[in-house]
Amino acid sequence: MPITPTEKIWMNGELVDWDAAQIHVLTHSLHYGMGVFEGIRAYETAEGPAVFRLTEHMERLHNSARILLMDLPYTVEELVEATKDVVRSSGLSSCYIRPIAYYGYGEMGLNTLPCSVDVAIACWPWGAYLGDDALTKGIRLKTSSWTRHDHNTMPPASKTTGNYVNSSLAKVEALKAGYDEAIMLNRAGLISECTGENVFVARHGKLLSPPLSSGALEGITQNSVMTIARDLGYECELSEIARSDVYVAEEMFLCGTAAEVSAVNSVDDRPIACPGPMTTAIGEEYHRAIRGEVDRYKDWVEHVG
Ligand code: PPE
Repeated sequence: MPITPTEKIWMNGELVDWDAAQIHVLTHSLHYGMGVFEGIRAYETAEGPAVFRLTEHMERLHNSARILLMDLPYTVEELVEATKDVVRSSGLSSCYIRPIAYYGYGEMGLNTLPCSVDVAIACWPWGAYLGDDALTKGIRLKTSSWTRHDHNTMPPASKTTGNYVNSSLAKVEALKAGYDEAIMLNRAGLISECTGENVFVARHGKLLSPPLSSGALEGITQNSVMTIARDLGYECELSEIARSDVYVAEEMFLCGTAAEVSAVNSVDDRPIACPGPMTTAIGEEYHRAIRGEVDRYKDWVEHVG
């Protein structure tokens, strides 16, 4: 999806012009995939632009770095303020935000311990990730031939840039085969997640979503959806899901910051009723929550000021 430039990018403590936010070709992380990043969205609310669960995204960035033994030179609070500065400088009322921390220029070789850590935060306008109709018409999934990497290879709990080689291989394979998105199985053959979204499946009236132990990222949207689902009176839990659970699902949806709540209408050509009633109710409540329209979720909405 194309990027539309905005005014400024925050780099190592200052706002620089969009075009000046450049790095050297020998930047360490470009060679070895050892960067950590986040995907965050800001939405227009009645009190101006607000970033959805910003602090939790920055906490996850810190945890991703911790798993790699990477020392981030900025605290969660500093990164929260930097993000607000970038969004404010863009003048946008809603946008996608991409923080990234990476090993910089100056060292080469696999020992990351002597490397400097650089941090940047950019934002730009970004539309619906899986298409404008994703909540109503749903998308078509295909089980990937690529296995999800696991805890002792590329820890899925860390949102590491290099982990996305696995996701991109699966995404392109699915697109080339005429599907919208890939569903990824772990080494045990259980569902982990999609290439950039967590998965929810309804079985026997209950919503299930694979946990971190199945190879899924601990999604912030997954967490928001579970809270919303329970508040709406649905039973919902993290649970292992087998491939065949999906084929006989009563309803199914994906969720993530970029994808928001996107219904699924088939997996491997087995149709799923779409959009299911729980999917619609949760998707609509999520859309109200991100815009600060639901009192009990007001804490999720962090105003840019
Ligand atoms: N799993 C993966 C692999 C993943 O990349 C994401 C986010 C999620 C689950 C959902 O996490 P959360 O956003 O906290 O609910 N994917 C981000 C990047 C997408 C991209 O194309 O880049 C996102 O949604 O921003």
